[in-house]
Amino acid sequence: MSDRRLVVTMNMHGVDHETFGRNEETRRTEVRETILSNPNQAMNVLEFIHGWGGECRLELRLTGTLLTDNTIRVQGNALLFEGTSEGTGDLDGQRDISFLIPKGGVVAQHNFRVNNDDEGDDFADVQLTCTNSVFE
Ligand SMILES: [Ca+2]
Ligand SMILES: [Ca+2]
Ligand SMILES: [Ca+2]
Repeated sequence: MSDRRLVVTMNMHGVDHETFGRNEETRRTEVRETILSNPNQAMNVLEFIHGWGGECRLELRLTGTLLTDNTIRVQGNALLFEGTSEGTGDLDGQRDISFLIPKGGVVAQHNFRVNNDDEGDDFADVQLTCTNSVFE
């Protein structure tokens, strides 16, 4: 086993749908690097909370677990809130996330959309681009 460097690049595009007037959109990019040393131990690798449009908020939390064959499993969830403010507790959509990143610096991409399943046409598209390379 060797220490592994996990680099997660997150790009998100959020749309706050408006019945009257233009939709309100946002785009954000975050890059996080985590060194994973202990197999089978989940580490926090990304926490991203972002509100936009006066009504919407995306919360994304990911952990990374180094497996004994040096691949990394990324797991977590994405929550889309929509209500009377960006701080609303009204959870309207969610997605569970789980994917593997092979060793060797290969780029692993995982894309998904979180829809407002309850009340509207709001959504957030998230693109995760990850690499898993030897840390030395
Ligand atoms: Ca709206
Ligand atoms: Ca709005
Ligand atoms: Ca709502």
